[in-house]
Amino acid sequence: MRLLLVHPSALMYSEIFLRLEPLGLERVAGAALAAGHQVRAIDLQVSRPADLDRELASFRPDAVGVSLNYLANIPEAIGIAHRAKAMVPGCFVFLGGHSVSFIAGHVLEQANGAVDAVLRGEGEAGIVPLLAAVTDGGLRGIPGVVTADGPGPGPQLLESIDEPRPARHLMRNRRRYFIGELDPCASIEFTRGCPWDCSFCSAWTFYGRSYRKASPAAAADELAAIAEPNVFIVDDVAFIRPEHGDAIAAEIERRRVRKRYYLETRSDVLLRNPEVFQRWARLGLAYMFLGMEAIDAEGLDLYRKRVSPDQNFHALEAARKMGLMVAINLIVDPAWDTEQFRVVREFALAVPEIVHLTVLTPYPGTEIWHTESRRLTTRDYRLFDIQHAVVPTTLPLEIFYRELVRTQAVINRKHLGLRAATGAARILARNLTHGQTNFARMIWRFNRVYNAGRQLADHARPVRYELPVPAQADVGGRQALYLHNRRPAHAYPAGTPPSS
Ligand code: B12
Ligand code: SF4
Repeated sequence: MRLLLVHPSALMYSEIFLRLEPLGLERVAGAALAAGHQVRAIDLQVSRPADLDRELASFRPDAVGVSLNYLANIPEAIGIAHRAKAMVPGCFVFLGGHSVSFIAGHVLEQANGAVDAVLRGEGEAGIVPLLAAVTDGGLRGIPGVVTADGPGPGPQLLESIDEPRPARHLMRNRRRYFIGELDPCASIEFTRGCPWDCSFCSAWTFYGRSYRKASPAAAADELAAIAEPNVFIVDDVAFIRPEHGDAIAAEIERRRVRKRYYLETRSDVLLRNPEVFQRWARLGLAYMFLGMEAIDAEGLDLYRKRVSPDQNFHALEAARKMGLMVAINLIVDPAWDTEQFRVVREFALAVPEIVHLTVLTPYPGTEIWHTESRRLTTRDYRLFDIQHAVVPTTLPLEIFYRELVRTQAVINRKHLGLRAATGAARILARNLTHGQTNFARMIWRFNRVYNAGRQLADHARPVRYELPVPAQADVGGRQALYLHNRRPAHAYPAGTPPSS
């Protein structure tokens, strides 16, 4: 069967800092290729809609699958589905990915016949039976599949994440993937899932709070096969198990792989296992993203982060000593007043780290989707990108955005000043010599993208597709929120974060 896989375009407020390869889509492609299908892929983060039209016209796919990790991309994906049906009448159109998995039935209804099915959960296991059922029938019996007739059996977790390998070769314009100065940059996955249960996050509900590790040899083989000099490790929390991080490090040392890495982790994990991070710093780990979320204990409790402000500050010190450049995320509560923005600005200027701000957003799949008592002020998918306020703000919305952008601008100026002092010019020159312009463009685009007037105007756009109304529910033991329901042997009971 001819299968075309599509990733929608980048979200407006993330495109300036990063644009990364769609690893999930590539893994789904890998599974379909291994089963003998003809597969092509197009990523609209780095290709134009006209390229998609050309692909539809020339390849004439039997099936088109669209990746929907991000809620804000749902209207675009429905548009792609309509386009595919119009250009290739009779082709089977399906959606898959993180966000759409939580609201599959609702999106199918909204697509009004342009989408034939949603494959919920991990795509690698379901794609081959799904494609077989497209020709042979029996769609409703496939685990994870939802059609207009309703859901079939629940999705199944992969036993091992070692296979299939992502079909990286299918992605054109790979040189356009970057994160900050790591330009160009590929992605890799060492572990999947997260054993914590933060109230604002859907990573743990998606995987039913399970946690799986790639075998060190498979991870190192995959890494060695990556052509790019920089690699983003997509794991939700890197090196929860230090022996696993060490085993991969040993394998890549043996293979003499030398690259620069960017990873995400938690403060408590970094403090508990400093040696493994030090070892990776020697191997090329350059950047680390720490989801601090709040600078006070009250905020950390509210988000059920299960770390203290002290641990956060110690983790920053530890990372500095390792020579790592750290980016911190803080969640902006729409209830903030000007004083709270001022305190955050002060904090951001006082620390050498890069500070990112995201706006607290109840998503389907998160606990706060069910428990947040403030009513949504909008259900426009496009505003659910954690850069817009979707619950009432204490400040008038215009002032809220002014404060948000002002804070981001202060942080950005500090960051640019810091980078200039620590060698941005050298990095720029090196990248430009190799024809890599992503980082240079990012530096100049800030003011165009972060603009309070533009953010406010986004709320006034006509809305065609809306999120469902959240069902207020008592989430009790929280298992009711799991998308994948199998409970693997190494999942942790609620309330007990893993220790090493
Ligand atoms: C790595 C990551 C990123 C990376 C890379 C993103 C990329 N290009 O793919 C970066 C840092 C760029 C990023 C950015 C953002 N991210 Co992000 N990210 C993740 C993270 C941690 C892992 C994703 C990943 O690569 N997993 C590994 C791969 C193998 O899995 P996967 O992509 O989920 O794919 C599997 C399934 O989803 C499915 N699948 C995927 N595509 C398809 C397609 C088809 C056809 C089928 C059948 C199946 C299928 O099968 C795949 C294999 O099992 C997730 C959390 C999580 N654990 O899922 C958050 C997450 C997806 N991100 C999130 C957010 C909010 C963002 C940002 C909006 C944050 C911001 N404001 O800056 C931006 C937006 C980026 C954009 N598109 O413009 C939210 C999504 C919330 C939502 N409901 O919309 C998540 C869930 C984290 C969270 N806190 O809850 N992100
Ligand atoms: S630790 Fe990170 S990935 Fe895990 S639940 Fe919390 S925010 Fe989500």
